[in-house]
Amino acid sequence: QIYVGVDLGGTTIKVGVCDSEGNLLHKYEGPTGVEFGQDHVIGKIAEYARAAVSETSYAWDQVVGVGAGIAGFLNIAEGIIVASVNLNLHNVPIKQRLEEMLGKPVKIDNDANVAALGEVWSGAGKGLSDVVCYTLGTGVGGGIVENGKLLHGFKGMAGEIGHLCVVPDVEAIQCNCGRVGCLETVSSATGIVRMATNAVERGEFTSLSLLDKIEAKDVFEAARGKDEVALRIVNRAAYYIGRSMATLAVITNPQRFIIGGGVSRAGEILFEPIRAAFNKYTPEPIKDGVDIVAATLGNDAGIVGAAGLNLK
Ligand code: BMX
Ligand code: ZN
Repeated sequence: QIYVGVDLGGTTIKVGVCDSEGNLLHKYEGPTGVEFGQDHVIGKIAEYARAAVSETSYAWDQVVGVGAGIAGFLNIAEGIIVASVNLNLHNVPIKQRLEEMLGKPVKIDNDANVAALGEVWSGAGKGLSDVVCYTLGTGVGGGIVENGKLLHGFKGMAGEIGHLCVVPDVEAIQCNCGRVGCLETVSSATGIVRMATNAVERGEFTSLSLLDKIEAKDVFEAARGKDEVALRIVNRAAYYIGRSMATLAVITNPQRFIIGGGVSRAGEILFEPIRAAFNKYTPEPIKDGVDIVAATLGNDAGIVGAAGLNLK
């Protein structure tokens, strides 16, 4: 028996075929083609899922189910993409469409939720039952695992950590979700690059230059080189992450925070100020025994976790 996991990204659809222990047996990927519309995207998911399995020694009959991780606000019970800005998909009954095309049970969940599931199944949270995962990428995604299960809430939109409102109004800027002050406006790669670009444009003295298109990793590198402006930006991004963790610790009392996504590769320069803010704002008994670690599945967390959606 095998499990198929799909990571539906803005540019690429990745497919993973897993066994029941969460071992990734095979990977397959192809372009999403967002510009060709929703029918095209759904058709490609089905096509790549079948192609992935056909490249293994298993038959399609042995597939237990197909899971898909999707960035955006989803109605999980009904299997509907309510709003996914970067995929340009709104009110799409994707579960039903895929089940018709694939003849298998299909489950969808938020991209960061499935990444959390992947890390708990076979990554940095293996064997733990209470974990909060952050994915720091284009946005800030979140997944909360309580008692071994993802927290979903009313429609399945629980754990959208990137939209915790943390920045005071006077400093807040607009978020993609339409509100202001969300965590992802400061702590995502996009937020970090925006802060750096603004600092350079304001003429602040820094080793960063607009000539080389600034990326988040450039800001971290400059910070490691003791660039004051870059350090201030990294510390600000980290401060809000750590402080949001304190809030989540009070609500969910997790054993571990796992940080994944491209930005997490920055390492200690980011993790140290995150831990400092977390320690400062979390009550002693709640933070006792809690650690903050990097994800270990990397880019595969999404496909592995999505495959796990159909585990019993
Ligand atoms: C945004 C939101 C989340 C997502 C997170 C991480 C959209 C399209 N996405 O907060 O649902 O989990 O970004 O996404 O509304 P990533 O693209 O950075 O991985
Ligand atoms: Zn927001």
